[in-house]
Amino acid sequence: MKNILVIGGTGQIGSELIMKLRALYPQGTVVCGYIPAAPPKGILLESGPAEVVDITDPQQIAAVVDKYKIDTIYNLAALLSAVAEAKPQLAWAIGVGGLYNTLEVAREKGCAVFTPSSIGSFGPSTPHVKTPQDTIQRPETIYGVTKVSGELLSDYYAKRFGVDTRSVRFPGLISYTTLPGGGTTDYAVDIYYSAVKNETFKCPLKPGTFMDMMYMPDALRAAVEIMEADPTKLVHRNSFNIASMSFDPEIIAAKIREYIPGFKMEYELDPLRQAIADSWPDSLDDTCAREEWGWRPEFDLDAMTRDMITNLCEKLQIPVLKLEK
Ligand code: AKB
Repeated sequence: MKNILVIGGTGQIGSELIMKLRALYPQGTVVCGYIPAAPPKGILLESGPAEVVDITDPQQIAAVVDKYKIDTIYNLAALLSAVAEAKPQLAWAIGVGGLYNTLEVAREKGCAVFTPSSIGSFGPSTPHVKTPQDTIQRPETIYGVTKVSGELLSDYYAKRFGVDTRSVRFPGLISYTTLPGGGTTDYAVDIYYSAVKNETFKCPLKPGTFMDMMYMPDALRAAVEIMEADPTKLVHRNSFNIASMSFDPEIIAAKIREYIPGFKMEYELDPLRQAIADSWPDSLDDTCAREEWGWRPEFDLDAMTRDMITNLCEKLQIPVLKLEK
């Protein structure tokens, strides 16, 4: 990877991935592709080039690929699961139409492509505990339908046209830099904001709702490592299960209380998010990622909680809490 285009560059993953890629590949160019409604700001804007790239417009993708001699595209444009249910046509246009545009540009111009899939690519008939790498994928959300379609289309382009497509199935991602917005797993980010602000958290999911989650530094490392992996070792491509922790609202709340004993949580259920979460796995089996490209998570719930609280206090200018138990 030398010259990289990140489409969806100002979103939750993109805004942090771009900074990581710019640090990792100082000799190359990492272009932040954004839509006018979400322009880059601050360090993201100042540290490298940014171009308008609407994934539904193949000419815009091709023009930026030509201009910067792009060899790798990170396609991070998507509507998250809950918001996608409100706008299924747009979710398909971005998730599948946009991926098709990206793959066609990649085929013509010889780029590698990373497109994340998700735990949302599974559905109610999937085994829910330690979900295997290769198993039933019959999601009942439009988000999941776009993710399974994306996995298949990406594998097709690899086999049929030799496009170097690779991917991981992200769990819920937790970070303090950019808010996710519109996902089913967002509560696991919002809960930390409420905790450090000393507000009562209104949890949209009921106790016992287990889902896989991951701290952003691990997710970013996975996105880089899969693209750097030795292709001869890859049996799978689109997409690898990756995992680091699985918890329900009670477990994360209890962990936060170890550091913020007065933290309060109440339940105010969101039926849409609850139904989506109930259809997703409780935990994934990531053996294939571990064996084929050496995937290893570094953050568990405790390490993530300490880091989230410390960094959110700093970001929100709240006196940094003492984190000794
Ligand atoms: C969502 O909740 O929609 C996403 C995901 C798990 O893909 N965070």
